Amino acid sequence: MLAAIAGLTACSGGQKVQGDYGTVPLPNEIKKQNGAPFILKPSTPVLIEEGDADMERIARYLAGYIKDATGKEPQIKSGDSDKGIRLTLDSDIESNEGYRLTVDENGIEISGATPAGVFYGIQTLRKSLPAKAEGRQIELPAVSIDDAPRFAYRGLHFDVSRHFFPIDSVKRFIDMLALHNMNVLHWHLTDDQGWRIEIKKYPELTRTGAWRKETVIGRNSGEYDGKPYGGFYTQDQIREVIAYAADRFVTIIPEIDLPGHQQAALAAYPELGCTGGPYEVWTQWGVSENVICAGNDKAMEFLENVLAEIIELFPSEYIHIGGDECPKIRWEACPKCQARIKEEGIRSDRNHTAEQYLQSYVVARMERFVESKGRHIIGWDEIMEGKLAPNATVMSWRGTAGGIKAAQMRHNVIMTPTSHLYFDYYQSEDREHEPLAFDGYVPIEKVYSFEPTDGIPEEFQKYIIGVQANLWTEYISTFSQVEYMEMPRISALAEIQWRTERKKDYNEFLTRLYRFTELYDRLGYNYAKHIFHTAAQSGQTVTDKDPA
Ligand code: TNX
Repeated sequence: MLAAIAGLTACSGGQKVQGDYGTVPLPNEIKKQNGAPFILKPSTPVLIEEGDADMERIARYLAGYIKDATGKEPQIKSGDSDKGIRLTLDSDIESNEGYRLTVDENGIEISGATPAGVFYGIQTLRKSLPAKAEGRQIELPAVSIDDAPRFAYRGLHFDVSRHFFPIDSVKRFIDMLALHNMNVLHWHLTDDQGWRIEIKKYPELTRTGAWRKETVIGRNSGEYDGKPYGGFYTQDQIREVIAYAADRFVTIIPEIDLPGHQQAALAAYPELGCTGGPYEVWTQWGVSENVICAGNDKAMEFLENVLAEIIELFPSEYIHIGGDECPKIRWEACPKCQARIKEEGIRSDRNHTAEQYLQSYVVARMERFVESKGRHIIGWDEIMEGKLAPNATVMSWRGTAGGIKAAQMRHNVIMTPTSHLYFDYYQSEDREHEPLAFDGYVPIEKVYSFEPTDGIPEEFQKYIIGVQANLWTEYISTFSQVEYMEMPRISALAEIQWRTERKKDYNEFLTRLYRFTELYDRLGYNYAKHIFHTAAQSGQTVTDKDPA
């Protein structure tokens, strides 16, 4: 930090400002080199091989980032002779998202095994530049950085059902992912309070299911705001967002939450529920008892037809089918569900009720369908209640126990426990000065302390394919508040996802984070400022930012 500030101010009278490789996430291997630094000037070009369209596209990001920092957009050129920032592919680099970044007085080279690797190298360079270097030359110390992510799945989840966010906001969300080296947007598109994606075969899903007549005020206060609310994405918009994400090496994993959290769909097609309705798109928060009827073949077909359109739209290897919080009360009283239990020879045992096994039946049936299309399912850890579908990836949210167990059963796991990674929870204990949030407390220091493979015997650790934080939006109605809840906690998440060996020195991380927030400032993000507050209390003088 001190070095960074000194770098920014010492030369303020002159032309040069200093870069700093202490970014977020910190690259895994940074070797300082002897020798003179590289001086990045307005005339420094970005160099690519002639006719490499992929690289040219990525080079344009870098040119844009440099322009944002310095005010001057570098040229993109091909040719060997120039001094500049060279982008190349290098098949010797092992990790397909890994990169090497070398700097000496003659130039900068970023190479990756794939364009994705080069992209992450560019992100590191971008974050190493001073956030504000308008009209200045930038001095970049000689260095050799070798870097690759720890986890292949680096996700962030976004609930657009409880509150709806237009595609421009989703794109800004994706920019935020890229800035933190993340590569998965888990897009929670349907829930009791609103169906948000056009499905051609079932037009009522968005005609009816995307709109609620009003919304409860606060935490199910019993009072309502009286304002109709809703929105949805057309399939064309969905395609546009998928392409925008792919350009930034972000895969979108869509979630159709089933067989629970389906009241909005039931409002559109009441015949798919056990009682036949009528149902309304839910106007309050919580877990609705109105779920898809597991005994009705039409309802199973409905789910498959929806998934078929989803698979058609989204190229992702994984399709998230939810599976969480499905109350069984309707199934217990439903003749069709009871008949299905008989037909399938489902029996309760010491561990589970027949209705819990009926839920496994639905999940397994959907898994078969998704696998028949060459994709795999992800489900919340409730899919382990009963019988776990054979190839399912488990998303462990109710703590890590489900994930630990699933890994030992040799199932892939994504860790996203409420205890550390629920960003809809409060980030400060001073609730009076915080916007209303879900009743939980996850400060950034806690996020940073999370270790995804704790409690897992070594031979099973490889089944932990990734880590994710979740943003449920019951109490988040504006995108500015989305940013506030994500940032800067997302920075701590990025460290968990990317760093192979973390010393877990929280203060060292904070030092880098303080500097990183200068980029947040320049990009205009509404991030939470509690970290400055804490620093001020402990007597450190860090910046001139107002404590929140
Ligand atoms: C649990 S996490 C849910 C969501 C809520 C969230 C609030 C999960 C699979 N289900 O439906 O929005 O808690 O934190």
